[in-house]
Amino acid sequence: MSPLSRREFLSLAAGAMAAAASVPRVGATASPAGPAQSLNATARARGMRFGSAMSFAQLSDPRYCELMRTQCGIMVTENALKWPQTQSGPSTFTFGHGDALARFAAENGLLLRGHNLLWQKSRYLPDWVRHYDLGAQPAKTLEKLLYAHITTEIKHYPQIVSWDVVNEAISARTGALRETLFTRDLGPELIDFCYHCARAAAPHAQLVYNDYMNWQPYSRAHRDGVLRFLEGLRKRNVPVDALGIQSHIGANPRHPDPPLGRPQKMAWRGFLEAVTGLGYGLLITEFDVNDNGLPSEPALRDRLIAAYARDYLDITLSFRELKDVLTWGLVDKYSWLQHIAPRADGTPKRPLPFDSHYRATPLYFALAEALRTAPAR
Ligand code: 9MR
Repeated sequence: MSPLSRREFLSLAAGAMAAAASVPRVGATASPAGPAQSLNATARARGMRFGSAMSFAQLSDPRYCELMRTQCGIMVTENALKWPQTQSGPSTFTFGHGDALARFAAENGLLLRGHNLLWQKSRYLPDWVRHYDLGAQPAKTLEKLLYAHITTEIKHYPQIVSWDVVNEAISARTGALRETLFTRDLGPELIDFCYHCARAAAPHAQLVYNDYMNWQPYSRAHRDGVLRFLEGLRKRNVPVDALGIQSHIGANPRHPDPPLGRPQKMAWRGFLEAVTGLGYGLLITEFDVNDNGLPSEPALRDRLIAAYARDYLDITLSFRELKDVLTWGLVDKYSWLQHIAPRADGTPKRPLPFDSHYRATPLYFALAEALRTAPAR
């Protein structure tokens, strides 16, 4: 993994300096739970909600549970409801981990999001699906598999208010629909089929298309592809309510490109205008900041992360159609980012609002300020 180039870092830092004025500075003594008002309370005051992903393992961490309780109004299941975790064969469903998370959510007054019913990248399908004997009528067989999976899972969780029905269907490189064993036999209508199944099983839940297109220049083909995809769904009256903007922002080792110029911000705003112009709602589904390439020194690094996040959040939250902000976890040590492309200095990344000692970081305050100053919904 190569760190950000000097040019990229300077670009990042320039943006950070511009935004620094609005980022409250916090010392190493920031209180464990952040300011008196929780992120969710701050969001609620503007007509939004704040939440986070949670994994089954985190249920055994009382301090993590406490942060979920005190900071969040909504939880999304990080892995527990993915296809490989919930169905080990055509008629073998295992909802134990999901049920435990759902119980925690109910006991603590958290709404629940389901993630995800179909992750379009083939490697995230269960092995048994990938090797299934499709017989003489492959399209029919695949529809049956999808119908059973989507319907059974949705009906098992009638309390889920919002579902990522299809995840990452558009190729980030080309902007075209990713090809899988499903598209081979069902064609692009595969997507329509999934949403119709979901709507039939959950007439009142929010149905979301979730993807990781972002504001960086390298993501243009992805943004354009997602927009074309959403236009097509609208034309065909497919019941999709909102675009889930994953928001894994920050360094991307494969595409080191300076992100913070005005044209890039305009492009991001233009993308969100086009999506909302089609009548879609918006939500931030998996927010975190990859600090790969930023300086080692924690205080400086944290300030840069916070300022970068604030810039992104200010644009994105300026859309009143955006009602929910969820981070992909709350505490740095659990982040998926710790396991991919380590930092060159070997130090852990600091992508989430609480550090590994459960202390609120400047990113926490950037989130709080962005929520507090967003236009009311
Ligand atoms: O954070 C998740 C990690 O624990 C899993 O191993 C991985 C594969 O299931 O998925 C991660 O979450 C991804 C999410 O489901 C979809 N968007 C990208 C997330 C980070 O890879």
